Amino acid sequence: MSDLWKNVRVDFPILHQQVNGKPLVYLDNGATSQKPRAVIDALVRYYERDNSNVHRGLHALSMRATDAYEGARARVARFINAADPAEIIFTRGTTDSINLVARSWGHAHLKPGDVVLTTEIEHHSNLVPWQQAARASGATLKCVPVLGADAEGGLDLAALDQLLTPQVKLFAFTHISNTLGTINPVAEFCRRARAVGAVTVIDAAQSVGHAPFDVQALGADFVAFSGHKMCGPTGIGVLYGRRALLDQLAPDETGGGMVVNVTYEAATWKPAPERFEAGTPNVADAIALGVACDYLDALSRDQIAAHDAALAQLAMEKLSLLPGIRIIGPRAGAARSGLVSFAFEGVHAHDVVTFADEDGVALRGGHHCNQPLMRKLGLTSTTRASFYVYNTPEEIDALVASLRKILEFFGVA
Ligand code: 7TS
Repeated sequence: MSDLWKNVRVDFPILHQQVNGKPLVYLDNGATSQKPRAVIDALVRYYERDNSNVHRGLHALSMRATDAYEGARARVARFINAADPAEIIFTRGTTDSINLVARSWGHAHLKPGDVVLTTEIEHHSNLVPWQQAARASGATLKCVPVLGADAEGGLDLAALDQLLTPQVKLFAFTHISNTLGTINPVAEFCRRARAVGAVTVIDAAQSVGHAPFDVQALGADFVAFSGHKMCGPTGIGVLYGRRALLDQLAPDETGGGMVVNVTYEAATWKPAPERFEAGTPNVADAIALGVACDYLDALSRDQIAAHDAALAQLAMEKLSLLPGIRIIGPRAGAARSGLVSFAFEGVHAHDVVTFADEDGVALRGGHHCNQPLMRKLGLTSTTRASFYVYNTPEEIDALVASLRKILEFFGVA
């Protein structure tokens, strides 16, 4: 492990603590990432110096807050190579972003006979809103199947060919699976969807802070992600929408800040992004998200992707030596993001997580908001270790040592 990654740990105050008398080993980054000092400082600085409402005050603080808020929008646009900052809508997170598209776009465009396509490996956030949109409009929801008893084969591209008919009006898919670590060929998905005239929605919650991401190169229509999984604060997220699509879209929520002219009877809307940001926005968290973008780009997302994937491969190698383990998702050596999901014969994931916590190791156990996939794989839950910039090979040793103790306790080893 190079000094670069060791030094990164210094930037994250939360990591330097003991949990249950052991050094914290934080391996739950798929759920949320920790925050570097620069992001925490940006929040404090904003509330100590600049706090004000945006877009409506003519005084110094309001102008400072507005500049910083709009600066964050431009920064996020650069982070994903959006052509225009107006294509960046600040939301509460991935879930909120997908719901916005499902309601606004779904309401305007879906009708009986249409198909909404998603996949079998989506987080509930990229499944349930489409179920609702299909139900409300009379459209049909279909899912691209995943291949293999352990979902090791990725999505079935031959089935995708069959499913992607001209009836498909929208194709929503994840870039990286939060449960499997599968990396989907999203540029290819966008290309194929475009060929049948379908609009694309990419769930980038697990990818945008972990790997290079270029909305123009991908040709994506909508992209959703959360600040808190990429070193930013909770409560802030992004919906990227291609300008031409946003301009045709009606707002989902209405109120102050998004209107041009209001009478007692009616109102007219501002263009994007204001049209989709009714009410006082989450100014402080948006500004801190911009700082998180700076932080990640200074490390380089190419390097972050390589670092996370190397840790996942190392974890796979070491975990596969444990008795009774079933690793879910891509096989060792195949492309995989920085997370590993596994199950032990005879030990529930909640027990694994509870026992690991006694050793200071933070894991995730459960269905990972992926109940239909768990059911398909014949599992109730998996345990997941998910890595990020501050994790080290030594922490994988701590994980494996803790798991060995658990297996001994349950009489598996
Ligand atoms: N999509 C994916 C792929 C996710 O991993 C998550 C959260 C979401 C959407 C929802 O993001 P939110 O910020 O709106 O909640 N995933 C997880 C997880 O794996 N464990 O906890 C949250």
